[in-house]
Amino acid sequence: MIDHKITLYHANWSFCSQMVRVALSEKGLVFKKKHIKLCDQYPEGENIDKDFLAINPLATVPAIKIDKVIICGSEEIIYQLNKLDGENDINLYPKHIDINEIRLKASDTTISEGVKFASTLGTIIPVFSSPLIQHMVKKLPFSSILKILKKHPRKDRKMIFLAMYFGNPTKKFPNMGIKNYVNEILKLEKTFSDGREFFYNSFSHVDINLMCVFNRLIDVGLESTILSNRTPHLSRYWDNLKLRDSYKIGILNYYTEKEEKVLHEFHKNNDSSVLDKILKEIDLVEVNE
Ligand SMILES: N[C@@H](CCC(=O)N[C@@H](CS)C(=O)NCC(=O)O)C(=O)O
Repeated sequence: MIDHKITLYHANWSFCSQMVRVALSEKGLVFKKKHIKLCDQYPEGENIDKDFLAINPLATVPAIKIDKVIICGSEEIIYQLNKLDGENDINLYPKHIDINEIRLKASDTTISEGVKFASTLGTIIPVFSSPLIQHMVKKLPFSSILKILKKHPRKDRKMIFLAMYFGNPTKKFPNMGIKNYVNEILKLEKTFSDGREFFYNSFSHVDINLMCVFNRLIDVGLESTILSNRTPHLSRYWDNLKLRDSYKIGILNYYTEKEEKVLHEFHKNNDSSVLDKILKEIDLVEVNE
């Protein structure tokens, strides 16, 4: 077994960092980690500092250094990690499935670059989480907003964070994702109706991403959309995912007091209109089928 030196650049609550931490745990790989305080949650905004931009010029986590090679983006990182030998004998790309198909499905369930927001399950999640992100952005000191304005290398993200600070752009954002979301979860329900345990029967990269997708639904108060009697197979699948040790090790263990406090405050004022709309849309699709 070759001993690789792995350093993960991540953030506790970042959806794509969760994916990579789960993959590291599933593989049983030993790694060092550096927590990056993201500019939408922490006044420090370390992801837009010179030091981190030298690692990922796009200012996003996760990024990973394997020996001397830096890799950015959760899909590619997990693909490369799977090639390494860890303590656990697991292949996250089951042999009976075309690797390109798995990679495509993995891309569709994470925040892929260049993909229109709300067009895939992975890009629906940031749209649903946007009110939570706005809640955090509004708490930042003005000096942090100025730092974002000056230093964030991505115009799209800079503009959205500024709009969140000064206005309420996320009031309507989640609506953009409702139809596609319902479509996607009903497709998944069909897939799992044959009783399979995981997406390709054996645990894969796609299951890691779906674990993170479903976990984020809890954060934003939408978990019940996969727990209703309309999606019994999906609920069972989600139960299977929660039983993995990697769920606790890669996701739950990174909820600190800070995240819990934000969630508590967010849910005190959060309205449930998106949840109601999703549940109505599920009924509508069922009726029309
Ligand atoms: N395509 C990237 C997306 C990464 C991404 O958007 N990360 C978010 C956290 S989940 C981030 O770093 N946001 C900070 C920012 O945009 O300023 C991946 O798959 O890793």
